[in-house]
Amino acid sequence: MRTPSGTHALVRGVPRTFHRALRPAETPGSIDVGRAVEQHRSYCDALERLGLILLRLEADDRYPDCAFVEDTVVVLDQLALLTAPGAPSRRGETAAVERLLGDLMPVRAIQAPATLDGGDVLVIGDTVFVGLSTRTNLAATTQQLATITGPAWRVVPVPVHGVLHLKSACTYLGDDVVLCLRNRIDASAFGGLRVIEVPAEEAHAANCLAVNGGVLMPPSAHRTRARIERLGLETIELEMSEFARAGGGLTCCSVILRL
Ligand code: CIR
Repeated sequence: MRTPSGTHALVRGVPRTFHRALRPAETPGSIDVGRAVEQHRSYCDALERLGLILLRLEADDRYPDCAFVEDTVVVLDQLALLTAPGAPSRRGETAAVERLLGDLMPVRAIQAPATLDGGDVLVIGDTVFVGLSTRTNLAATTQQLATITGPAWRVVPVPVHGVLHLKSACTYLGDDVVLCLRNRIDASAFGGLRVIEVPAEEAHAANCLAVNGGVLMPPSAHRTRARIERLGLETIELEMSEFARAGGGLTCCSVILRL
């Protein structure tokens, strides 16, 4: 089967302040910034091995979470939609992304009082699924996203429970197949698509990055890995423990583009 494809990946470096990144309440252990830098390097290498050309943004120490670049922009075909991050400490992260992408494509922006994190946006074909999480509100989906994207796109809000973002609980693998952690989102939103379940004990594997024939995923998720490989896809395990301590998964450190 075919995964989504891309030519380029936007990535942003790990700031020296990464140990102060926002963290889910119950996450144990402290963040090791040196280890995060190494893990980020391996992540970038893996993206390059999948044929992606990296567009690299410098880290900005004023924004401890800036390596989670996925949350700052959603790219729909050739339109860059700057988000309005739900966490006040992250709002300044979009400016550098706007400068870089503004040279490549038209840019629009979600405006307050709407809030939207890119981690809540899952695009499948012409449908934009938007997670209603603690970071993303209904104003973003119904009033703004739908207006900006126009009639060519269908915007579908999806309630999210107990995880940070919609994509913390699901991944689009391609060819109408979605990997899904059922108890966190209502999978009926994906009616018409084939849903592959992530076992509850492997919840951390619900967020994978499927691109250019490969699926980047966390280690120690053997059952999920077997289910993905049964589809004929190649899996690539990557340790991103320091990013997971800050609530991130495999998609959160990049934005895949087709230029
Ligand atoms: C945050 O709480 O905003 C960051 N510490 C983690 C963001 C992870 N983003 C993502 O998975 N898209």
